[in-house]
Amino acid sequence: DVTFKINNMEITVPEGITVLEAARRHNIDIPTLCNLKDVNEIGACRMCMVEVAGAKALQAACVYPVAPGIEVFTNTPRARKARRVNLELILSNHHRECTTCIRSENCELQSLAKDLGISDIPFEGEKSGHHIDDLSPSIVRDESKCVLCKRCLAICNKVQKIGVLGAVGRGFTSQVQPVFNKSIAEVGCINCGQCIVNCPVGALKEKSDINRVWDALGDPTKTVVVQSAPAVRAALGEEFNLPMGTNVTGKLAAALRRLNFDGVFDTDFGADVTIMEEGTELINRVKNGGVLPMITSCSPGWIKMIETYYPEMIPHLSSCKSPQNMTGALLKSHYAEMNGIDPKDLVVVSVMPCTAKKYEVQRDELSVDGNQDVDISITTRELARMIKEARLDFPALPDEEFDPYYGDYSGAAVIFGATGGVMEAAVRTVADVLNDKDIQKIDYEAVRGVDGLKTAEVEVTPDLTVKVAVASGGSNIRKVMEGIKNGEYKDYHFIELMACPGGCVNGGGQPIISAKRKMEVDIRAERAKALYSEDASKKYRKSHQNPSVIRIYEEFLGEPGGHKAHELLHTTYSQ
Ligand code: HC0
Repeated sequence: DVTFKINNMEITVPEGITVLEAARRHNIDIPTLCNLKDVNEIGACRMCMVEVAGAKALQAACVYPVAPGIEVFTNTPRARKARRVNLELILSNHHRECTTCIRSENCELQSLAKDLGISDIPFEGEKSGHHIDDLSPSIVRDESKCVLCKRCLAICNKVQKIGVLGAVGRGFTSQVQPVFNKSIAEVGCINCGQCIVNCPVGALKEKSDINRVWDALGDPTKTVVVQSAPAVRAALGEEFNLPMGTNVTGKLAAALRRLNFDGVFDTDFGADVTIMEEGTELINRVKNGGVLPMITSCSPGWIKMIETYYPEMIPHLSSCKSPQNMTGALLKSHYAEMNGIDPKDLVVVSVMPCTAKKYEVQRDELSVDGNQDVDISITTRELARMIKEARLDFPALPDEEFDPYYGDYSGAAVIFGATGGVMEAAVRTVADVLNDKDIQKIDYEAVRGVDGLKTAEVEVTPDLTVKVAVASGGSNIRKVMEGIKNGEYKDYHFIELMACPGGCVNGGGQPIISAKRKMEVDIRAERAKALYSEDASKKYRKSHQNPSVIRIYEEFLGEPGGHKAHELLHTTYSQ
């Protein structure tokens, strides 16, 4: 431990941390814009300037390590003045359209300007960034709002290990840009949106599809149905000031109904169907010498990653479409038929915690007879905006159910939204099927939790111990890919990979939490709790026990893995 003085108060903190972190641990806040704990600690924004006794120049607290006996002052006239000037300089080069900015009231720059009492900007003049890149189906970059904090770059390079952003130019011409100043759509971006949820301002946002949804809802010739992903219910409440980790399933269904969707369904239904298909595929591969380990195929960021960076590994992918697309394909076929709707007049909207789902829905592979499985995908944040625009008092809404059949789901489906959830759901079903009984011990703790890479061995029958791995976040995915190549996973059966760290609960379409708050709470764990508690509360906790899943196989699909299922629910990706 290290003991030193901060604002004349003696504190003891662990060795190796920065002054910024030490201060926060003792409830002394030092402002910062660029700091992202463990990811971006580069002293770029100069907002965290403090005085250190004996040092002539002010020091950046986010990169200044604690040392025994030092004396730090965080609130001196000199430190305050430096912060103000630095903030005024940042603001002078910032496109300050605060009233119409998507990040209004959730902008770290705006709240700093308010906290530091900035009332006018003395340095008005030419601004450096003008370009808006909106060619990607998922992500829009607006250089005029970039504050050069490099948080996006650090997340993309270090955490996701995709590395499509770089810093170019110097001084006034400095920019953060995709390589070769191309559009983000033209480089190897996987559309995960982790840059967006880590941007302090409005320089990065999702491509909005809200107006397309409003237009569809207003079109009397269309039947418009909606499906909502597992992880949305774990975070949507945050947009309405409900405590993090509040499960809002009932209010979510109520809100969607009041937005006038003709059917209010749940992607979780498709998640249960996915388990039927993926479980069958796994059992077949194990029994018949298919390619192992089999890898999940539901995270579209991961799919883009394997196609772009590991095309030779594609045979490992499950042929299953994602639950989003399974749900869509079944709505466009079975549901349309059941309700006498021409599939061309049926609009399927999905609400996802994900920006890559916007890319997924437009893929050619994910359609049946030229009709896309899902027409429009919006993020959790976009749904929150629609709810606000419709003036619904979300916290006051009653708890309602999703519509029957396509809104029925098991506990296994709910946990899809957290890393390890798909694996646990699959093991629950595979174990029951292979043992031909209703196994009671179904909480597979070994695959739970926010660790980026987990492995486990599960004895599913006396003759078969399944070896599984679960990874989330690009850097962990890369470790697994390299491991498969060098034989580390050769006796593994099944691997779950999700592009976002922690899985969908921490997806790029989820509510944006400030870097400061993320230092205090692990948002992945808090949101995951909301899913595991819903799972525990469900009557059916295994996908194959969902009565509506049993019914759709009986009345429409036939056998899991059968002809019709293959036609609608499976796909192939080209190398
Ligand atoms: Fe996910 Fe999904 S669990 S990818 O994270 O499998 O986005 O929530 O909807 O499709 O179900 C996201 C979340 C989904 C899909 C499901 C899977």
